Amino acid sequence: MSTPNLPDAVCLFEEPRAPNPRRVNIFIAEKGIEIERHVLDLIEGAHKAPDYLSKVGVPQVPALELEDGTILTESQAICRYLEALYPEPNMMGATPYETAVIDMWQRRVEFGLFAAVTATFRHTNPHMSALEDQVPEWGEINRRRIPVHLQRLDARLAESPYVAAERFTVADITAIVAIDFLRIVRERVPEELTNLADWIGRVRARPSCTLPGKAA
Ligand SMILES: N[C@@H](CCC(=O)N[C@@H](CS)C(=O)NCC(=O)O)C(=O)O
Repeated sequence: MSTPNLPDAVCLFEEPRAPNPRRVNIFIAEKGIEIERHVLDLIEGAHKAPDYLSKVGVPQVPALELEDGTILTESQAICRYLEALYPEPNMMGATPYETAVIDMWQRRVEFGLFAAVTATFRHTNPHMSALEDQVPEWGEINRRRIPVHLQRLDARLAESPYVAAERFTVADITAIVAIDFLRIVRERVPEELTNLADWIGRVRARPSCTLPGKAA
């Protein structure tokens, strides 16, 4: 099933353990879409190889290749495209109001918690020196921001069953990917954040959110 005037997605360039490709992979799983995958070894620098760079334009994953040769990067743009091609289940808003509220929460989570966790990882993990001009102090500044963002999410989840709506949406995907990555930066959700803990339990039970490498 696809929208007739939009080219189909033919291949996703990705690395399943990396946070941004995981966002797109969860979205794809929720939609029940079949897309061919091409996995790149980021530590080996496969995303910086001349053939990948000339095709994709930026040394990053995920990248979605379309039937007509167009390459889409930026996880949110890829999800937006797939939402248009495969509208059900709705993940990004069915009305102008819903679309705006989901977009607001998705951006709050991405530029808040997700950015803090990924910057902590990029600037403090020794393996990431292959990919990042590391500034450990910047990593630690971001580490200190994590609890603040977790508290904000817990407060939101006291009033709403999911981050942006009454149902699971793209904002929940960004949040669970950031939260699952806490383990990699040796951080955890404080026990007193019970709304968040409850939400994590429900979200992790979704087959789409199984961690890469773990059996479904
Ligand atoms: N804004 C982009 C970010 C993509 C991104 O940073 N991807 C990481 C993996 S999570 C990457 O390709 N890193 C390679 C590098 O930093 O050299 C998105 O939303 O997809």
